[in-house]
Amino acid sequence: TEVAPGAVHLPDWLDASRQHELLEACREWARPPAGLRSVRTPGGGTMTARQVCLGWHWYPYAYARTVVDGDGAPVKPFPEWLGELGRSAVRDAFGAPSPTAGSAPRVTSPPYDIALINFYDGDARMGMHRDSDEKSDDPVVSLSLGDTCVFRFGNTETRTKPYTDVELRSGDLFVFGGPSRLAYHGVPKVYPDTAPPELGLAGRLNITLRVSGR
Ligand code: MD3
Ligand code: FE
Repeated sequence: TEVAPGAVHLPDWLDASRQHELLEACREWARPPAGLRSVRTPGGGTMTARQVCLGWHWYPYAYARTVVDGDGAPVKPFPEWLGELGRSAVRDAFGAPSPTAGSAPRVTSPPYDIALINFYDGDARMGMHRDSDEKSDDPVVSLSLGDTCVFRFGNTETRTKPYTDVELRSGDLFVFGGPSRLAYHGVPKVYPDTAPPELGLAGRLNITLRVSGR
Protein backbone atom coordinates (compact mmCIF):
# COMPACT_ATOMS: atom_id res chain seq x y z
CA THR A 1 0.00 0.00 0.00
CA GLU A 2 1.26 3.49 -0.87
CA VAL A 3 0.47 5.49 2.29
CA ALA A 4 1.81 8.75 0.79
CA PRO A 5 3.88 9.52 -2.34
CA GLY A 6 7.03 7.37 -2.02
CA ALA A 7 5.94 5.71 1.26
CA VAL A 8 5.11 2.04 0.64
CA HIS A 9 3.95 -0.45 3.31
CA LEU A 10 4.33 -4.17 2.51
CA PRO A 11 2.79 -6.13 5.41
CA ASP A 12 4.25 -9.54 6.29
CA TRP A 13 7.23 -9.14 3.95
CA LEU A 14 9.51 -11.34 6.09
CA ASP A 15 8.31 -14.89 6.69
CA ALA A 16 8.64 -16.48 10.13
CA SER A 17 12.05 -18.00 9.41
CA ARG A 18 13.57 -14.75 8.03
CA GLN A 19 12.15 -12.89 11.06
CA HIS A 20 13.84 -15.36 13.34
CA GLU A 21 17.19 -15.08 11.53
CA LEU A 22 17.07 -11.29 11.64
CA LEU A 23 16.18 -11.33 15.35
CA GLU A 24 19.14 -13.60 16.13
CA ALA A 25 21.46 -11.27 14.17
CA CYS A 26 20.11 -8.27 16.12
CA ARG A 27 20.77 -10.05 19.42
CA GLU A 28 24.40 -10.60 18.37
CA TRP A 29 24.79 -6.95 17.30
CA ALA A 30 23.32 -5.81 20.64
CA ARG A 31 26.27 -7.30 22.57
CA PRO A 32 29.22 -5.15 23.64
CA PRO A 33 31.56 -3.71 22.53
CA ALA A 34 29.66 -1.09 20.49
CA GLY A 35 26.41 -2.79 21.58
CA LEU A 36 22.99 -1.60 22.66
CA ARG A 37 22.95 1.80 24.38
CA SER A 38 20.57 4.51 25.59
CA VAL A 39 20.81 7.68 23.52
CA ARG A 40 20.97 11.03 25.31
CA THR A 41 19.82 14.10 23.44
CA PRO A 42 21.51 17.52 23.70
CA GLY A 43 18.40 18.88 25.47
CA GLY A 44 19.07 16.57 28.43
CA GLY A 45 16.52 13.89 27.53
CA THR A 46 17.06 10.16 27.01
CA MET A 47 15.40 8.25 24.20
CA THR A 48 13.21 5.44 25.57
CA ALA A 49 14.07 3.04 22.74
CA ARG A 50 17.63 1.70 23.04
CA GLN A 51 19.76 1.53 19.92
CA VAL A 52 22.66 -0.22 18.23
CA CYS A 53 24.23 0.92 14.93
CA LEU A 54 26.07 -0.87 12.12
CA GLY A 55 28.38 0.76 9.56
CA TRP A 56 28.08 4.29 10.90
CA HIS A 57 27.28 5.26 14.49
CA TRP A 58 24.41 7.74 14.85
CA TYR A 59 24.45 10.17 17.74
CA PRO A 60 22.24 13.27 17.99
CA TYR A 61 22.57 14.64 15.29
CA ALA A 62 25.47 13.29 13.24
CA TYR A 63 27.32 10.10 12.24
CA ALA A 64 30.72 8.82 13.42
CA ARG A 65 32.82 5.66 13.02
CA THR A 66 33.11 5.04 16.76
CA VAL A 67 30.61 5.04 19.63
CA VAL A 68 31.46 8.62 20.59
CA ASP A 69 28.61 8.83 23.13
CA GLY A 70 29.16 5.36 24.63
CA ASP A 71 32.04 2.91 25.07
CA GLY A 72 34.15 4.54 22.33
CA ALA A 73 34.52 1.25 20.41
CA PRO A 74 34.60 1.12 16.60
CA VAL A 75 31.11 0.71 15.15
CA LYS A 76 30.28 -2.86 14.03
CA PRO A 77 30.58 -3.50 10.28
CA PHE A 78 27.54 -3.33 7.99
CA PRO A 79 27.20 -6.80 6.44
CA GLU A 80 26.88 -7.31 2.67
CA TRP A 81 23.77 -9.51 3.08
CA LEU A 82 21.92 -6.68 4.85
CA GLY A 83 22.58 -4.36 1.89
CA GLU A 84 21.16 -7.03 -0.43
CA LEU A 85 18.08 -7.31 1.80
CA GLY A 86 17.64 -3.52 1.53
CA ARG A 87 17.92 -3.55 -2.25
CA SER A 88 15.39 -6.37 -2.56
CA ALA A 89 13.06 -4.36 -0.28
CA VAL A 90 13.32 -1.34 -2.60
CA ARG A 91 12.71 -3.53 -5.68
CA ASP A 92 9.59 -5.03 -4.07
CA ALA A 93 8.31 -1.61 -2.97
CA PHE A 94 9.00 0.42 -6.12
CA GLY A 95 9.76 -2.15 -8.85
CA ALA A 96 13.07 -2.92 -10.57
CA PRO A 97 15.20 0.11 -11.57
CA SER A 98 14.98 0.81 -15.30
CA PRO A 99 17.72 2.34 -17.46
CA THR A 100 17.20 6.04 -18.13
CA ALA A 101 18.63 8.43 -20.69
CA GLY A 102 21.32 10.78 -19.43
CA SER A 103 22.73 10.63 -15.90
CA ALA A 104 19.98 12.08 -13.70
CA PRO A 105 18.30 9.47 -11.46
CA ARG A 106 20.20 6.52 -10.01
CA VAL A 107 19.91 3.43 -12.23
CA THR A 108 21.72 1.14 -9.80
CA SER A 109 20.26 0.14 -6.41
CA PRO A 110 20.95 2.10 -3.24
CA PRO A 111 24.35 1.29 -1.61
CA TYR A 112 23.08 0.76 1.94
CA ASP A 113 25.84 1.24 4.52
CA ILE A 114 24.02 2.15 7.78
CA ALA A 115 21.67 0.12 9.97
CA LEU A 116 20.03 1.66 13.05
CA ILE A 117 18.34 -0.94 15.24
CA ASN A 118 15.89 0.28 17.90
CA PHE A 119 14.73 -1.95 20.77
CA TYR A 120 11.41 -0.97 22.35
CA ASP A 121 10.57 -2.52 25.69
CA GLY A 122 8.10 -1.48 28.40
CA ASP A 123 6.70 1.95 27.61
CA ALA A 124 9.28 2.88 24.95
CA ARG A 125 8.12 5.11 22.12
CA MET A 126 9.62 7.58 19.68
CA GLY A 127 8.61 11.22 19.30
CA MET A 128 7.89 12.88 15.98
CA HIS A 129 11.12 13.67 14.12
CA ARG A 130 12.70 13.83 10.67
CA ASP A 131 15.75 11.83 9.62
CA SER A 132 18.00 14.36 7.91
CA ASP A 133 21.52 13.42 9.06
CA GLU A 134 22.19 11.31 5.93
CA LYS A 135 23.79 13.08 2.96
CA SER A 136 21.77 11.07 0.45
CA ASP A 137 18.15 11.07 -0.66
CA ASP A 138 18.03 7.28 -1.18
CA PRO A 139 15.00 5.55 0.37
CA VAL A 140 15.04 4.42 4.01
CA VAL A 141 14.06 0.77 4.48
CA SER A 142 12.31 -0.14 7.77
CA LEU A 143 11.74 -3.69 9.06
CA SER A 144 9.71 -4.45 12.18
CA LEU A 145 9.92 -7.47 14.51
CA GLY A 146 7.97 -8.40 17.65
CA ASP A 147 5.14 -6.38 19.18
CA THR A 148 2.74 -4.39 16.99
CA CYS A 149 3.08 -0.60 17.17
CA VAL A 150 1.28 2.49 15.99
CA PHE A 151 3.51 4.20 13.45
CA ARG A 152 2.60 7.84 12.84
CA PHE A 153 3.47 9.15 9.40
CA GLY A 154 3.18 12.93 9.17
CA ASN A 155 4.03 15.70 6.74
CA THR A 156 7.22 17.53 5.80
CA GLU A 157 6.26 20.87 7.38
CA THR A 158 5.25 20.30 11.03
CA ARG A 159 5.44 17.59 13.68
CA THR A 160 1.66 17.85 14.14
CA LYS A 161 -1.40 17.11 11.95
CA PRO A 162 -2.06 16.08 9.28
CA TYR A 163 -0.71 12.58 9.86
CA THR A 164 -1.72 8.98 9.15
CA ASP A 165 -1.52 6.24 11.80
CA VAL A 166 -0.53 2.79 10.52
CA GLU A 167 -0.08 -0.40 12.56
CA LEU A 168 3.29 -2.06 11.99
CA ARG A 169 3.46 -5.78 12.81
CA SER A 170 6.22 -8.33 13.03
CA GLY A 171 7.59 -8.98 9.52
CA ASP A 172 6.31 -5.73 7.98
CA LEU A 173 8.39 -3.71 5.53
CA PHE A 174 8.03 0.04 5.06
CA VAL A 175 10.07 1.99 2.50
CA PHE A 176 10.31 5.80 2.54
CA GLY A 177 11.54 7.43 -0.64
CA GLY A 178 10.91 10.49 -2.79
CA PRO A 179 8.91 13.23 -1.06
CA SER A 180 8.31 10.97 1.98
CA ARG A 181 12.02 10.72 2.80
CA LEU A 182 11.93 13.91 4.88
CA ALA A 183 8.48 13.53 6.44
CA TYR A 184 8.01 13.72 10.21
CA HIS A 185 7.27 10.35 11.80
CA GLY A 186 7.20 8.62 15.17
CA VAL A 187 6.01 5.67 17.23
CA PRO A 188 3.39 6.88 19.76
CA LYS A 189 2.44 3.40 21.05
CA VAL A 190 3.61 -0.21 21.24
CA TYR A 191 1.00 -2.87 22.11
CA PRO A 192 2.49 -5.24 24.74
CA ASP A 193 2.43 -9.01 24.21
CA THR A 194 1.38 -8.86 20.56
CA ALA A 195 4.51 -10.44 19.06
CA PRO A 196 4.12 -13.83 17.35
CA PRO A 197 4.71 -16.25 20.26
CA GLU A 198 7.05 -18.48 18.21
CA LEU A 199 9.42 -15.53 17.57
CA GLY A 200 10.51 -15.41 21.21
CA LEU A 201 10.76 -11.62 21.48
CA ALA A 202 9.28 -9.57 24.33
CA GLY A 203 8.93 -6.04 22.99
CA ARG A 204 9.51 -4.53 19.56
CA LEU A 205 12.53 -4.14 17.38
CA ASN A 206 12.91 -1.93 14.29
CA ILE A 207 15.75 -2.02 11.79
CA THR A 208 16.25 0.88 9.39
CA LEU A 209 18.69 0.70 6.47
CA ARG A 210 20.09 3.97 5.13
CA VAL A 211 22.68 5.35 2.72
CA SER A 212 25.23 7.63 4.41
CA GLY A 213 26.24 9.46 1.23
CA ARG A 214 29.88 9.51 2.49
C1 MD3 B 1 10.31 7.96 7.37
N1 MD3 B 1 12.35 4.50 13.67
O1 MD3 B 1 14.99 4.96 13.44
S1 MD3 B 1 10.44 3.12 11.51
C2 MD3 B 1 14.24 5.90 13.18
O2 MD3 B 1 9.98 2.15 14.48
C3 MD3 B 1 12.77 5.69 13.30
O3 MD3 B 1 11.93 2.53 15.29
C4 MD3 B 1 10.99 4.20 13.95
O4 MD3 B 1 12.04 6.59 13.08
C5 MD3 B 1 10.95 2.85 14.60
O5 MD3 B 1 14.60 7.00 12.77
C6 MD3 B 1 10.10 4.29 12.78
C7 MD3 B 1 9.81 3.97 10.11
C8 MD3 B 1 10.70 5.05 9.56
C9 MD3 B 1 12.07 5.02 9.69
C10 MD3 B 1 12.86 5.97 9.08
C11 MD3 B 1 12.28 6.97 8.29
C12 MD3 B 1 10.13 6.03 8.82
C13 MD3 B 1 10.91 6.98 8.16
C14 MD3 B 1 13.05 7.93 7.62
C15 MD3 B 1 12.44 8.86 6.82
C16 MD3 B 1 11.06 8.88 6.69
FE1 FE C 1 13.14 8.16 12.06
